[in-house]
Amino acid sequence: MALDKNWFTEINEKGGTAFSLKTTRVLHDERSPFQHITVYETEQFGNLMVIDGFVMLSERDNFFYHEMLSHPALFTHHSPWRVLIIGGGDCGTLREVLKHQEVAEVWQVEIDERVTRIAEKFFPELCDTNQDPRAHFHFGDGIRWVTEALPDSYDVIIIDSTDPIGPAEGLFTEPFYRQCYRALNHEGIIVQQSESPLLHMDIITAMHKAMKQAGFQTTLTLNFPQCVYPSGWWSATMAGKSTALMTIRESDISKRDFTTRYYNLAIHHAAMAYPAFLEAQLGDQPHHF
Ligand code: AG3
Repeated sequence: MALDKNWFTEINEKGGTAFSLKTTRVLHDERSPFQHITVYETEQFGNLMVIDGFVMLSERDNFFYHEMLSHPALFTHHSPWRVLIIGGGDCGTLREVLKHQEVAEVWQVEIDERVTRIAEKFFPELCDTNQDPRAHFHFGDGIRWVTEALPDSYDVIIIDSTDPIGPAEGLFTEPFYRQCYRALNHEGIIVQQSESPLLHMDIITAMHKAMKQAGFQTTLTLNFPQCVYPSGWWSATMAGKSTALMTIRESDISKRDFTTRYYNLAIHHAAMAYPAFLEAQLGDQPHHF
């Protein structure tokens, strides 16, 4: 069936797939110095942000991704105090991080200020904690920021980027992970969005290898649903300098004083489970460290 002009479609040429949402109008369309940003109003999924033809987020389902990119890492680190977000311009990840009272300071380093300005207008619910005094913004190059950071500057680094093509390419490389390793304290953790386990196993495997080569002792991929991204199934990959990534702060998770819509203790455990094909590719999970 041919789709008419009222449908937005993301075509994944390499994977031979496409995903569509029925739209009601275009709310915003601009070419920033870095990328082409469009916001649609959809019929069933609320507002939708698209960058260079790739879905970034919809109002209806972004909670899966933003919660899974933040809470597992923050509940694995024993005391996440200083957090750095690379990318994350829509501020959805930042909002989740700020829910953790023990976090004293968050820096968000996004290359494209326009993404944040557009999110403030069309995704206000993600930006309503941006005035929190613990939140700090820098619009610039994340690789440069990490390279210039002092050693031991952060407890957790979250990389909330686009796909590894275009501006985000350098964020998927060993030299970048080396700089993250250096900028983290000795129990530091990084977590990065790592595409679809079904479509992008090559990216996930290369990421584990590069993180280990950069010095991280343990790596672990979390998997979770994300229907608006290619294949509808997505992942985030964590790496720890010295932290056993499968030992999590269970009672703090159960006693958390904030609401989530997807994340909870059972989901954290479930996300760590490797389906057989993932286990075959990545080897055993770091159970015993
Ligand atoms: N996250 C974008 C993840 C990559 C999506 N890829 C795709 N649609 N092909 C950044 C936005 C959420 N903060």
